[in-house]
Amino acid sequence: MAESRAGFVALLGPPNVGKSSLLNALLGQRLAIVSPRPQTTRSRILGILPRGDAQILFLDTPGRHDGTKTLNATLNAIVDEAARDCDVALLLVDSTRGWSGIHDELLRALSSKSAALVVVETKTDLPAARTGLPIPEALASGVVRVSARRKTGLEALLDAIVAKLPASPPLYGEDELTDRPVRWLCAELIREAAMRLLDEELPHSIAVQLHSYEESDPRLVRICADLLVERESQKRIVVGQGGRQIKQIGIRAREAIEAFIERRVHLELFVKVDPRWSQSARRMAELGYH
Ligand SMILES: Nc1nc2c(ncn2[C@@H]2O[C@H](COP(=O)(O)OP(=O)(O)OP(=O)(O)O)[C@@H](O)[C@H]2O)c(=O)[nH]1
Ligand SMILES: [Mg+2]
Repeated sequence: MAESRAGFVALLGPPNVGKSSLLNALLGQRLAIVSPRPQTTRSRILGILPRGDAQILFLDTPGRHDGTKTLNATLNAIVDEAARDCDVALLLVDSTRGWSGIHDELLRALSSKSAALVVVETKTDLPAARTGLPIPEALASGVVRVSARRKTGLEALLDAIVAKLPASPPLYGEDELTDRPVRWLCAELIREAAMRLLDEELPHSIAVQLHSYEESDPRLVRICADLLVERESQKRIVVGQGGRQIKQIGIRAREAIEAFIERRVHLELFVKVDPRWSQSARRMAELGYH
């Protein structure tokens, strides 16, 4: 019998390289939210994939980036922790943008650890970068090219990962997909709908707090949540003229949650001003961004 393997595999890279999209493609499940805006992911998300005698424990992480706000520092701390804890590090490079200083930084953070490294080029369905730096020669030979959109390169990537996992019995139950509760995933789907419908800097000022998740009625789940923004002026934009914008966000979020939990949903959304949420580490922890 083959030896069983298990271990943590961190998805690391700059914002927007496609970490969450790759996680979802590998799992065949929409676990992490995805948006065209950088800094979509705000916490470490565990996704569990059984493969033969191996159990792969993926850790999606926020994009590593510069910045001094508390939100940025918190996100970078999450990245560093995942880099420290993983057995295998996947370093993602967007094939349309190439290598950057953030990759060098992540390599430095990983160099003192014992994690095995796999460099992954993402979005290979798109035309390759004409600008941007090439992947350093020392790493270029082992690069795995994937497209989360077309689902190509995924088997090769999984083979490369399993070969580097340590020998270990499974670390989680056979039916487990994640360590995140359904309520948290629903709050994320609401945030995804808001991020996709709102422009400019607003998505980064939004947080979602679920107040109730009521399933006593067998025909439908009742969810009540607050959309938090940091300023009155942002609240006006999120609500929109005659409440039009918040209504659109609510419709999209409800549809996404219904598809996810496979039940009918009644969703009530309120917009609230919470001026300090992105400046307070404690508040962010309460919101599940830790
Ligand atoms: N064409 C194409 N687009 C992709 C692919 N993977 C991701 N994208 C797009 O790239 C954008 C960012 O994807 P995400 O998965 O949210 O990226 P991320 O690295 O998790 O971003 P952060 O959480 O903000 O750090 C989205 O618009 C995705 O649809 C791919 O394989 N092909
Ligand atoms: Mg992400």
